[in-house]
Amino acid sequence: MSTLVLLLGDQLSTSMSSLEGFDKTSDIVLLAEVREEATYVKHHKKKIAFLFSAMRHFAEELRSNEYQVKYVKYDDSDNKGSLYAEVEAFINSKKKEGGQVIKRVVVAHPAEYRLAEEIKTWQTKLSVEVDITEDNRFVAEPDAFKKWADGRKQFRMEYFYREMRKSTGYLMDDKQPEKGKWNFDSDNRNKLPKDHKVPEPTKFSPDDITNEVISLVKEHFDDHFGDLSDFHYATTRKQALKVLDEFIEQRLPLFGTYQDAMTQDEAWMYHSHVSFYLNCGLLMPHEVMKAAQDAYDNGDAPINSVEGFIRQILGWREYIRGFYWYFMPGLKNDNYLEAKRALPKFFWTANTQMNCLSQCVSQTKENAYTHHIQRLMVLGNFALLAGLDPEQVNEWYLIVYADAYEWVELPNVSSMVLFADGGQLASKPYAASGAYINKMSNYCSHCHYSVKEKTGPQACPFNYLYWDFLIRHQSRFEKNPRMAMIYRTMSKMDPEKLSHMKEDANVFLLKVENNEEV
Ligand code: FAD
Ligand code: DLZ
Ligand code: SF4
Repeated sequence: MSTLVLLLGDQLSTSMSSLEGFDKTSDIVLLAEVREEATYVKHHKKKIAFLFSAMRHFAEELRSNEYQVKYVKYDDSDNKGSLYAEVEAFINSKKKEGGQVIKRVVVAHPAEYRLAEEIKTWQTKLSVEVDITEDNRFVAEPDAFKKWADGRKQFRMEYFYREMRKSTGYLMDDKQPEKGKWNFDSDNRNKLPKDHKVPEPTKFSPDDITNEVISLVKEHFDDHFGDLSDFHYATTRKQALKVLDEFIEQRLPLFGTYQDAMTQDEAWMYHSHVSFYLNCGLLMPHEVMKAAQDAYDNGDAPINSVEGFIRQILGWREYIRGFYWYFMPGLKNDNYLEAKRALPKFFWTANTQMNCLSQCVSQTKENAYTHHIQRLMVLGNFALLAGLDPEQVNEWYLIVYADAYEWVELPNVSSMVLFADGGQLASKPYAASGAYINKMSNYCSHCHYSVKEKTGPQACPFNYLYWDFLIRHQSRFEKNPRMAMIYRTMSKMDPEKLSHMKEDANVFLLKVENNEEV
C-alpha cells in the first residue's frame, strides 16, 4: 500500500507539506504536464517553457535523491490532458499491475481557487482517500490574513506588514523597527541617471532538457503570445539560488534607490527577478529575505534598499496572497468603475506611438517579465484611465508574465490597478498623468507625443485621459480625502481647457475602440 503525492507545477520543492512523511520505499511522486493547466489561459510561450523545464529538472533532482517519480510529459502518447485524469489513470494502472496499491493521494493546497475547488471534488470521485495539506510556500499561516482582517473596515498592506515584521523579527531592533521607521519609501523615488550602467541580469544557457521543452512549446503552443528566443531563466533550484546571490551582491544596494525607475531599452533594472522562482517553489520567501537581512547586518546594503525589498515579500506578497483567499470568489467579478472597453490590440503587438506602452509591451513579449512600476504605472495606469474591462485586463496579465498565477495576479490587477474592488486594497486609484511617467523614466524623450502638452494632436494621451478619468468618476471620488486636493485643483481649472481634454479623450478612446493606431 502506498501514497501518491501529486506535486503541482508551482510546488517544486522538497519542503512541500505534501512530502512530509514520504516513504521512499513505497510512496511515489506524480508530476504531469497537462493540457488543462497549460491552456486554461493561453500562457506566454516562455512561461510554459520555463515551468515545464523547471518541472522536468525537479523530477530529475527527486530521482537522484531516491524518490520514486512518475513524470508525464506533454507529448507522451498516453497523456490524459488533466491532472485528475492522470491521477485516476495512475491509481488504476497500479491496481491492474497487481503491485503496490495506492491507498492515499496527497496534494498541497493549490494556490489558485479554480484548481482548489476542483481538487476538493476528487474525494467523491476516486476510490482512495484524498488529503489536501497546507500550502506552506508562504511565511504566514493560511488563516493569518483572516485573523487580521476580520472586523476591519480597511485592509491596508502597511499595517499587515508591520504585524509581519513584529512576528518574524525581520529588521527589528527589539520591539522597534530598525532605524526607527517602518518604511523608507520616500528615499526610493529616483530616476536612473543618464549613462548609468545597470548590471546584466544573471543568465543561463538552455541545457538539453530546456532545449527539448523549447521545441515542444514551438510545436504545441505556437499560437500563444510571446517570444521563445533568448531563453535564459534559471530552471533548477541551484541556478535560482545563483540569481538570488548575484542580486544580493550586485543589485540590492541600489534596489531601493531605483525601485520605481524606468529606462528606455532597459528591462531588468535593479530588481531581483526572483518572482518566477518564488512562485513555483524553487525559492522560499524566508531564504530570500534572510539573504537581504544578512547583507544589511554585514553592512553590504543600506536600510532603504533592504527594507524596500523585504517589504515587497513580507508585506506585499504575503498580503496579496491573504487578500486573494479572503475575497475570493467575489474578487473575480468586481468592477466598481463599471469599465467595459475592450483591450486594445497593441497590448499584444506593441504597435503604438506611445513609447512607454510600446516599450513595456515589447519587453513583456520578449521576456514574460516587466518590473512592478511598468505593470502598475504604465500598462495598468493606461488600463485604468481608458476604462478597460477588468476581465480582459486580468486575462492579459495572467497570460503574459512568467510569474503570473491567479492568487497574485488578480488582486494586483483588479484591486490595485483597476480599483475594481472600490477601495478594499487601495485608498485611492493609482491614476497618473504623463508627468509621473516622465518623472520616473526617460521614455518621454523618445516619444512621438509631447508630455508637456495637455491637449491637441501632439499631447501625451495620458494627460487628457487622466483628467477625463477624474471628470468621469467625480461623483465616486470627490469625497475621498486623498483626492480632495486634486478635485480642488480641477475646480479652479479653465472649464474650456477641461472640455478640450474631454473631447481629446473621446476622440482618442474611439480610435482605441476601432483599433486604429494611437
Ligand atoms: P522585485 O521588485 O525584485 O520584488 C521582490 C519580490 O517581491 C518579487 O519577486 C515578488 O515576489 C514580491 N512582490 C513585489 N511586489 C509584489 C506585489 N505587488 N504582489 C506580490 N508580490 C510582490 N507579481 C507576481 O509574482 N505575479 C504576478 O502575476 C504579478 N502581477 C502583477 C500585476 C500588476 C498589475 C502589478 C502592479 C504587479 C504584479 N505583480 C505580480 C507584482 C510585481 O510586479 C512582481 O512581483 C515583480 O515585478 C516581480 O519582479 P521581481 O522578482 O524582479 O520583483
Ligand atoms: C502554470 C502551469 C502550466 C502552464 N502547466 C502546468 C502543468 O502542465 N502541470 C501542472 O501541474 N501545473 C502547471 N501549471 C501550474 C498550475 O497551473 C498551478 O499549479 C495552479 O494554477 C495552482 O497555482
Ligand atoms: Fe508615455 Fe506620454 Fe511619455 Fe509618450 S509622452 S512616453 S505616451 S507618458
